[in-house]
Amino acid sequence: MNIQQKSTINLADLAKEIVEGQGYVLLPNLLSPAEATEARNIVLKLADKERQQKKLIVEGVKERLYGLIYKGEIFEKMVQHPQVLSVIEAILGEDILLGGFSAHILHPGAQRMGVHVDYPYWAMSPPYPQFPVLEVQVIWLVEDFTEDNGAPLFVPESQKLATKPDLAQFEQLAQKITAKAGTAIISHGLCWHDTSVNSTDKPRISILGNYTPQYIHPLEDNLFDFQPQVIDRATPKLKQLLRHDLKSQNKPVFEMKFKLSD
Ligand SMILES: O=C(O)CCC(=O)C(=O)O
Repeated sequence: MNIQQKSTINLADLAKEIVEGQGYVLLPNLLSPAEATEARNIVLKLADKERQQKKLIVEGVKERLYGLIYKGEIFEKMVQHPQVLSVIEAILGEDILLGGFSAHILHPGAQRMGVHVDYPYWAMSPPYPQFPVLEVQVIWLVEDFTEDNGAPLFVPESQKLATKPDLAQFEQLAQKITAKAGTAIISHGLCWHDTSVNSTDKPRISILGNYTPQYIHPLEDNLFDFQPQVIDRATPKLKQLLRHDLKSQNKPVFEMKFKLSD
């Protein structure tokens, strides 16, 4: 469902589309063109620096840049974007955690990443539990994703199968998701997906958010490249996402909000 296709859209519809419908939704125009360009430029600049420092995770012509929330205010804004979080919270509940927030660079010539479901599902043995939902992924487009620059491929409704992807079925059923810079693709972690080939002469960059319930161990180290000033100015929501507000040196257990029964 492209949000532009409907005039009246509500959170429940979006959450339903992700859980019971095609498995993903597109929210366009969440970043202005200037903000998308700013995020893209910061990633490219940092990647150059971290490549030299051998800090970048490099796999051929694909690269991943971690610790993004500490590397630009635009990323602090994106990781807690209210519209995105509202959709995620409608699925996972309010006690969510950040499992990761990183950039994925597909340089010219990058081949497909490989068909997968997202963490924590890929760390589990299939068949996967359909409920509760254990992860929602956000793919931020910081440039237009086109037919030929590595746009993601998704198999609609595959989250309902709750299985490891079947590669033959994937090739038959996958659809390429093209959209404009500033769009966020919000998807169910069980929805089969891949990246496509970047056959252009420019890098294609996505910013990837992984959101989980509190009982899932984060995929990434949220303290990687930690900058104290980011935590000093962090909103309560960002602190919650980083589990910062739950940490204490003088309390024996994390303060999780939960109800004993309904
Ligand atoms: O960069 C993308 O378009 C998607 C990458 C992805 O699905 C992943 O890293 O799990």
